[in-house]
This record gives sequence, C-alpha cells and structure tokens, in this order.
Amino acid sequence: MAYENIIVEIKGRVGVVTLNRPNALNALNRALIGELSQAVVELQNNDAVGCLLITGSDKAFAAGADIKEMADKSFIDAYLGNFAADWHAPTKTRKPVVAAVAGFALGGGCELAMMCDLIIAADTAKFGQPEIKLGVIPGIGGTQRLTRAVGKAKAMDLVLTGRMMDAAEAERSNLVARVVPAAQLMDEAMKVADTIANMSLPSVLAAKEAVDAAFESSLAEGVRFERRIFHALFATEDQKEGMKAFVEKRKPQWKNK
Ligand code: CO8
Repeated sequence: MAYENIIVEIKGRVGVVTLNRPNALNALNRALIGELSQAVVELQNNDAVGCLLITGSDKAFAAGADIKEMADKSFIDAYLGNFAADWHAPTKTRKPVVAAVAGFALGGGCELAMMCDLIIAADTAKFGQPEIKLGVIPGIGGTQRLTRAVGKAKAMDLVLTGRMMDAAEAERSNLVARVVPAAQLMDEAMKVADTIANMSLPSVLAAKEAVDAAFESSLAEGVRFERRIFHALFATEDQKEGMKAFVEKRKPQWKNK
C-alpha cells in the first residue's frame, strides 16, 4: 500500500515506521492513524520482520491528535462514531514495538509512544498530556498507561496541569527505558530493535506476553502464567539450540526467527 502520512521501511529484520506529517508536527489525524494501523498489520504478517520501530522527526514524535480535525465534533459524533476506539495500532501486533522519540510527544503522541513496548528517548524529548488545556482529557489510554508507568502523583501532576516533562524527568519517572543524545537516537533505537529482532521469535513473543500479563493479573496469577509459558518453551527447537550453544561456547543459530 502507498502511504502519504507515514514512511515504512524494512531495515534488516526491523520494520521502521516514520510518522511523516511535518507541517503539523505529526499530529495524528484519521488518515495517519489508518495508515499506521495498516502498516502494523503488514509488518505483523511479514515473516522477515522480527521487531517494529515507530519514530517521528527531530522536532516531534507526534504533537497529539489533530486538534483541527476534531475541534468541531459533537458528543454524538464522538459517541456514536466511537471516536478513537480503534486508535491503538501498536497494540495490534504480537511482535515487540520500540518507540524512538525526539521532540514533542504530547497528548495522543505520548499515548502512542506508551502503547509501544519500550521507549528510547532523545535528550530533546518532551512528554506531556496537555488535553486539559483544550477542555478534554487523554482519550487513547493516557490516564491509564501513564499512571501505570509513572505512578499516581506524577500522572496527576502531568494530566491535571498539562505541563511537559523533559527526557531526564521521563527517565527518572520510568516512562522511558533509555535517554540518548539526539544525534544517536536512531542508531541506538535500531540497535535495540535489531537485537530483539534477531532473538528466537517464540521466546520474544512469549516474553512480551508475560511482561504484559503483569498489568492485567495478580502477582500469583502472573507468576503461574509465566511458569506455564516457561515450561512450554522447552518444547521449542530454539531452547535446545540456545542452551547447546551456550555449552559449546558459540552463538546460537535460531531456527525460528
Ligand atoms: N493538531 C493539529 N495541528 C497541530 C498540532 C495538533 N495537535 N500540534 C501542532 N500543530 C500544527 C500547528 O497548528 C502548526 O500549524 P500551522 O503552521 O499551520 O499553524 C504547526 O503544527 C506547527 O506548530 P506550532 O507553530 O504550534 O509549533 P511550535 O513549535 O510553536 O509549538 C507545540 C509546538 C508546543 C507542540 C504546539 O504546536 C502545541 O501546543 N501543539 C498542540 C499540543 C497538544 O495540545 N496536543 C494534544 C492534542 S489533544 C490529543 O492528543 C487528544 C488525544 C486523545 C484523543 C484520541 C483521539 C485521536
């Protein structure tokens, strides 16, 4: 499919999606979200891809949902149209998704980054949920994912005041996995994505599913879920290969990538 608002490239085993509406700081409109959803499905179905990476520009990962597009909506438009209910593209793949964030990640942009499995931030990154300043609140998971990531005090601070948080504060608050100098963002994020993409795919899918289960279950249920998957992985060729390679002091040759 030809895309107008994103760029999709396959680099090694990494599917790279670059948000590309430079004139609107990558604001998320229906067209962009539709293309992103389509690209995620394509990359999920592409066996040559082991990990996805979503990024924006130096200035903005995404400055939120497109305010101009939604400004005139009525409650009935939003409610009957179930507005934004399907704006969850990164959660629609079983493969890991890395977000590489430089510049603004605001509103829906911050929420999009938080839908990814981990965020690598440039030292220029600025995160925020400024919806309160527009007379609304976050609408694609911000109040939930931000609170799980940074805790209630910081989430309330950001959601109620609409202020921005810089990369250092985001790292201190556990919103992002790593902060790197802006000039190295793509190299570092690609290294992470490439490392993941070249692991055994069954282990990668299982690891992601198990970590995600931590957000949906009690500790006891989560630990039991993890143990069942751990046991199941002993049925894979890659468990035999991974452990044999360790003993033989060589790199594993995964059968299932
Ligand atoms: N929507 C539409 N256009 C935008 C947006 C946006 N969110 N952000 C920036 N733009 C446009 C500007 O209008 C401007 O366009 P133009 O040149 O035609 O006037 C262009 O991008 C450049 O922006 P600025 O001139 O404002 O650039 P600055 O560097 O001066 O400022 C800021 C950068 C601080 C990021 C500023 O643009 C800003 O505050 N943007 C809005 C941030 C915001 O409030 N985001 C939250 C939006 S609401 C939301 O995300 C709800 C999500 C939940 C709903 C889920 C359904 C999608």
